[in-house]
Amino acid sequence: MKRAVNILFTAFFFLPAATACAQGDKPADPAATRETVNLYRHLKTLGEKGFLFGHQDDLAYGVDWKYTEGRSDVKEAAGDYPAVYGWELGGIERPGNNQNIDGVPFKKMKQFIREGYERGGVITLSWHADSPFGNGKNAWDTTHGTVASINPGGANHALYKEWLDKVAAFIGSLKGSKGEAIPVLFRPFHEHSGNWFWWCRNACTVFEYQTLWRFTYYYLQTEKKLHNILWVYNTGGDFETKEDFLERYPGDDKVDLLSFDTYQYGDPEKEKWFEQNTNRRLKIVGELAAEKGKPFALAETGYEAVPYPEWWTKTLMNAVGENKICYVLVWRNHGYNTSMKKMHYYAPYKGQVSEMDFQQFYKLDRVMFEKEAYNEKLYQ
Ligand code: BMA
Repeated sequence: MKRAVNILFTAFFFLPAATACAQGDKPADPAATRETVNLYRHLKTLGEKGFLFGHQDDLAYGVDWKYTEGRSDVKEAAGDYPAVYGWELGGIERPGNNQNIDGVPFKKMKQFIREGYERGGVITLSWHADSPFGNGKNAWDTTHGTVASINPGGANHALYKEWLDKVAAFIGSLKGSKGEAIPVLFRPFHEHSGNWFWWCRNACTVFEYQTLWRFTYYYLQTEKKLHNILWVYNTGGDFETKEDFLERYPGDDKVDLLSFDTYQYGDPEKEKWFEQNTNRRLKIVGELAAEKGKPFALAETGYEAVPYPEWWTKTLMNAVGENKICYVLVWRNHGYNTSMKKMHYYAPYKGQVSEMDFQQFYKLDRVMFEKEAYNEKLYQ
């Protein structure tokens, strides 16, 4: 009996709604809060004007500092805070844990989220969740069957619901000064077309992935009654067609933004593959976004330690080209990484070799940092 119920349940959440179609100015969640609906509406049209610049963990630490009130490598290099703040939930699922996998305490993260939001910025959350199989297995464990084990009917389903309770408690606790829920762009199970996480293409079937997404949506939206989430679908930078990009798409009724992640390697002065491939893929996603009436973004990118002094105005701007993305986010400024034995950062800091170019990038009409985001009144 239990099995039959689970099968029915799975089928229900797997099937994309028959009515899935362009939903006008409304996000997927029909009960989304006013601020969430407003943000979505702005993100949809923002691309006509330009795109927001984002940085992961911006307010928490920089290349050579940690937790210093008001500091931001981006601000110190460009004179303004980023317009999008990325934060990482990985580790929230660990019992009794109070900091994420990169050492950021969740309590501080909440304060940073509120600060960024109050200044008119946009908040996005990623989640490098551990493997539910435990034994120290983390997000990068690609044991086949992991996703099946947390889906309805799976041995770890109850555990997964406990994890989602923690995620829900965190997202539900994010409040602005008037007590309103702070909208977040939630980007779970990202880069799923790759082969490095337990939710990736090599470790689960299309059905399992879509069921996981749809259950997660159902649980946070319906059971936990969270209505401040915009759902970000995200692949790696490895698709060549619309069909490829949509292979694991869980349905228009469960997704708000389309996005992918891609990073620069090699020497951008000699090889143009990064900007050409990124530009071509953004065009594919842009066409889909227009068909579906949804905004799209370059959710993660960067050139580690930015050794090319003109990466911002040349490489990144060429990569974006004419594509009407609503934001681009570069990854975190960790500084020297002892296990990797190299510098691990993606935004310039004061004195960094690409600082001057970053200032030119800041001045470009199409590029928006926080002051411009504030003027856009994204939540009104
Ligand atoms: C990766 C690296 C890791 C980090 C992870 C989650 O790209 O930056 O060091 O733990 O993202 O933030």
